[in-house]
Amino acid sequence: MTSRWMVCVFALLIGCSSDNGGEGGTAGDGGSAGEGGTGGDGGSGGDGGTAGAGGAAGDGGTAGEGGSSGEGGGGGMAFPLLDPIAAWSFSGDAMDDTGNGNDGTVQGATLTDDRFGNLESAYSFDGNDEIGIGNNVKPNFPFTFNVWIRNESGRGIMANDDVNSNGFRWGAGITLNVSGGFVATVFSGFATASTRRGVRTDPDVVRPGEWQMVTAVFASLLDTRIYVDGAEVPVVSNGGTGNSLTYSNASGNIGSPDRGSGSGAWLPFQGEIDDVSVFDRALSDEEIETLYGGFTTQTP
Ligand SMILES: [Ca+2]
Ligand SMILES: [Ca+2]
Repeated sequence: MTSRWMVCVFALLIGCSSDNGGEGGTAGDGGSAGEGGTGGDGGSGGDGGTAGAGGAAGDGGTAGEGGSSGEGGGGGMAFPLLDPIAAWSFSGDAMDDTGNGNDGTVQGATLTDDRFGNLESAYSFDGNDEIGIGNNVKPNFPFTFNVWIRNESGRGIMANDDVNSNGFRWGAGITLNVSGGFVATVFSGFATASTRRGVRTDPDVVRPGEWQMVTAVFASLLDTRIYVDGAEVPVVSNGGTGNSLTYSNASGNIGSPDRGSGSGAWLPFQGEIDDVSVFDRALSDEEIETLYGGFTTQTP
C-alpha cells in the first residue's frame, strides 16, 4: 500500500489535494494553535503526505497526533486513531493511550516485537496470561472493538466484561471458536444459547502465524459485523438467541476472558496481540479501512 493510496483514502474524508505537502499544511490549519503546529511538524519531519493526511483526518486533537507520528520518523499515523474511548498501543507498557484511565493490568503477558519489528511494542500470551482493562470500557450499542492479533492456537482475544466466571458471561467479546472462525458476541447472563447473540466467520479467514487486524462492529443486537484486515467478511449467526447486552462490574480482559478459568471458545489466547482500541460508535467501512491502512509503519 503506497502513501499515495492512503492519501486518496483520506481524500474520501477530507477532499482531495494533488499536493501532498499541502495536506501536511492542512493538518496545521485544522488544529488549534498548539496542536496544529505539531501537525505541521509531522508533515515536514516525516513523510509529508502521509503524516499530513493523518492530521487532517481528524479534528484538532487528532491533527496533533498525526503530527507526532511524523516526528517519530515513520510517516505513518499515530495511535490511537479515530477517537476511541480506550486504546492500548502496548508501546513498552499497557497504559490506555487515550488518557481515559483504562490502564491495563498485565498478568503474565510479556512485551515482544510488534509486526513492524519494533522492540517491546506488542504483548505475547502463552495460554495462561491476560491484561485486565478495568470495568469502565462498557459502551452500549453501537460500539466497535479493533485488535491486531498473531494467533498461534488462541481462543479468547478480548472481552470488555467477565465472560467466564462460574458460567456467567457479560458484556461483549471477540474470540476464535472451536472450529476456527472469528466470533463476536454479546452476553446477558448464564452461559446458554439464550443469553448470547452474535456472529461467526468462516474458519478460512483466520491465518495462524500472521498478523491480522480484526474489527467487530456491534451496531445493534441484531447487527454485528466482522472485518478482517480492513474488509468486511461474511458472517453467520453463532446460534445464540440472547435478547440483550448486559454488563456486570467485572473487569474486561485482553488475551483471556478470565485468566485460568476459560473454557471452550474462551480459553486464554496463545500468540501476540497489539494496538487494541474500543469505540463508542459503529465505525464505517471507510474508517475501518483507515485503521488498517494507518498502521503501515512504526507506531509511537
Ligand atoms: Ca503496538
Ligand atoms: Ca504465562
